[in-house]
Amino acid sequence: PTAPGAPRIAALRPEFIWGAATSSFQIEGATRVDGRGPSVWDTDGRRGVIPGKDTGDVACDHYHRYPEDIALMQKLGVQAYRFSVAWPRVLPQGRGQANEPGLAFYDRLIDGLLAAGIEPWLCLYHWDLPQALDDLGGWTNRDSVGWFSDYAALVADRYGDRVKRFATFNEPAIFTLFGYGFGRGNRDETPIEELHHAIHHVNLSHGAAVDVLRARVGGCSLGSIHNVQPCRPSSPADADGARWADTYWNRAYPDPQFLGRYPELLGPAMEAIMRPGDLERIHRPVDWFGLNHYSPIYVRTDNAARFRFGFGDRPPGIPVTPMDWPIEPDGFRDSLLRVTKDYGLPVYVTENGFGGHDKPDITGAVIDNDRIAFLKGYINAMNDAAAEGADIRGYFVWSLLDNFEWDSGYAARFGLVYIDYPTQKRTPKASFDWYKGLIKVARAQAWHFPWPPAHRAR
Ligand code: PNW
Repeated sequence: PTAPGAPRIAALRPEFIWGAATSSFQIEGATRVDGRGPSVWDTDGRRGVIPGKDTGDVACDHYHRYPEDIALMQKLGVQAYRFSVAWPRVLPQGRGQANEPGLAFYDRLIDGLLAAGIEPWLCLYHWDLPQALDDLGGWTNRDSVGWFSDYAALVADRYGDRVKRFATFNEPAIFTLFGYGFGRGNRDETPIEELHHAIHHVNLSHGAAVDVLRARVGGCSLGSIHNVQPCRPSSPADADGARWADTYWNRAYPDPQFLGRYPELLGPAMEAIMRPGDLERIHRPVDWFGLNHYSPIYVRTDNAARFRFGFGDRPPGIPVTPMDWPIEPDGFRDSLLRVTKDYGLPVYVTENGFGGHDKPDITGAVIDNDRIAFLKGYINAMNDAAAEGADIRGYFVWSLLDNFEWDSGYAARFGLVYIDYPTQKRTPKASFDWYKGLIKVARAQAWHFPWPPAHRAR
C-alpha cells in the first residue's frame, strides 16, 4: 500500500502546537543506576509476569541516549515534547532524601530540549510509583496526598525556572482501574472500596499538586491528562453497563477535578470516603484538559461484576490495529466535542497513536503505512471537532520511540522511530517523515490562512 497524503488541518489555530510524547518508565531504562529506587513496574518486571519476561531495565536506554533522542525530535520539527519524571529516580524511597544524580538527569534533558528550541512539557506521574510507597498501601493510603505534594514541590523548585507546562497525572482512571480494580499489576484482586479510596486520593493529590505548582512556578500552565474513550453498549440491553463504564473510565477524575463533584453513579460510594472540604481541595483551577485517545470500548451490562459492566463484543466489520484496538476516528471527534461541552477547557491532545508490530524491510527501512493512515484519519477527525467548536490547542503523537508497552512488553510498537533493542539503533519510520512534513506544512500554512476559518462561527 502507498502512503496516504496530508490530513485536513485548516480549522486548527495558527499557534497550534505539534509535539511528541513519551514516559519515564517506558523509555529510560537505567533502573538501577545513579541511586534510582525501584518502582511498582520494576517489581512486576522482576516477577516475570510481562510477556517475554520483559522488564524496563534497559528499554530505550534514553537515560544515556537522550542527546540522540533530542536530535531526532529536532529533525522531526516538534515544538514541544511531553515526558514524565520518574518519581523513584528523584526520591528513591518516594519521600525523604532526594537523589541528586537523578535530579541532575532531568536538568540535562530539559536544558538539551531548550537548547534545541523544544518546549518541555513535564508530567509528574506516569504510573511509576515508588515501591516503598506501594508497600505503605500506595494510593489507597490518604498519606499519599502529602507524599505527592512534597514530590511536586521538589520538581517545581528544581525545574520551575525552565519548565512552565506541567501535568499532574497521566490517565489516573487507567492506572487505578488496572492497578487496584481489575486485580492486575502488583496485587491480587482487591475489594472495590480500595479502588474508591485510590480514586479519591489521586484526585486530592491532583488538587494539592496544582496548588503547589501554582504557588512555586511563576507563569505556569497546568493540566491533567485523561484517557477518554466512548463506552459503547454492545447491544441495546447494555446501556446500563455503558453508563457504569463511562463513570469509572471517563468521569471519576475529570468530574471532581473540573466540576467539583463526583459522577452520580459514584456519589454514594464516595460520600462514605470524603471528608468535609475534599471536593474544594480537588476542584482547583487548571488551564487545560489533556486528552489521550486511541479507541472506543464496547461494554455489556454485568450486574454480577464489581463494576457493573464487562467488556463486550464490537459490531462486526470495524477495522482494528494489530493490537486489536478498533480504528474509529469518529470516536475521537466525539470525545473532543464531549470534553469541550462538559468541562469548557481548552484541550491538548496529549496522546494519540497506533500500536503495531513493525519490522524493517530487507533494506532496513520501516514502512509503516498503516500507522500513517491511522494518524491521517485521526487528525482529520480532530480537525472536524475543531471546526465544530472544540477548542483544541495542540497534538502530541504517541510516541516518539518504540518503547515498553506495559503489559504488552516490547511486542507492541507505537514509535515514529523504530528501536532495534539489542543494538539500540534508532531508525525513523516512514511515519516520522510523514509527521515531519505535516508539521512543516502546518507551520507554514498558519501564516497564510485567516483564523478562525469563515465556516466556524466563533
Ligand atoms: C496509554 N486501555 O495507555 C498510556 O498513557 C501510555 O503509557 C501507553 O503506552 C499508551 O496509552 C498506549 O497504550 C493505555 O486498556 C493503556 O484502554 C491501556 C488502555 C488505554 C491506554
